Amino acid sequence: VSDPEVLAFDLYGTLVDPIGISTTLTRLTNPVTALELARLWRQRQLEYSFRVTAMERYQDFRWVTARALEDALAVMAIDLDVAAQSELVAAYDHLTPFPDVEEGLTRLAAAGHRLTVLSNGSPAMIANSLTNSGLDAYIDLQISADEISAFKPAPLVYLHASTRIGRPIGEIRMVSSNPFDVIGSKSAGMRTAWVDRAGGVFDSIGQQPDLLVNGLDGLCRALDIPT
Ligand code: 2OP
Repeated sequence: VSDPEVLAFDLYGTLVDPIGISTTLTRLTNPVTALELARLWRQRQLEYSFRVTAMERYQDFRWVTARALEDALAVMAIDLDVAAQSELVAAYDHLTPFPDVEEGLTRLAAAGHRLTVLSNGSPAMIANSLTNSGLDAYIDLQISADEISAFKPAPLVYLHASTRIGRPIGEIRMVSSNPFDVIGSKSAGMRTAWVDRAGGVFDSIGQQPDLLVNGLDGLCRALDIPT
């Protein structure tokens, strides 16, 4: 068993599944279009978070999520009134955890690792998501990028996490499925684990992840936690 670590988990895409919202979107359209809309919404959400950070025009992640939905609907020519759009944004607080997450967090906590969340989500979004999914029981600290009004992968966000956790940045491992988050945290000085849930391609800029795993079960194996 390896020494206990401080693990900072990304939320969306790593612990809970934002693309799973497509089942809610089947209210509006057929399953294939709903999946396309879910993916476009997520892609726009990330793009908008990068843009407002680069522009130094911070708005919180719920605002970014709402604007991204508006944009994705317009691109796909789906007409939806404001009230229905708000309901969809509210559904972001009820995303489902990936199947390996609960057991993985249980085993990581039992092995003595400290489990935190570092997310671009606003504090309320993070708290709601963790409470509604029951994952809050495993997480001892919730850190939001909102606390410094900039989104990952800005280095200040990772430095802020180090301050909140009270440990040098090099002693914290960012665990994320999002390549931008893995290269960003590494660039700021963290250790990293890329949770490659989709069998995807890693970014071609930045350093390779320190650990490459396919889920939290894989992370447990990489950290030598016995089954
Ligand atoms: C996060 O949870 C947006 O997935 C990203 O910070």
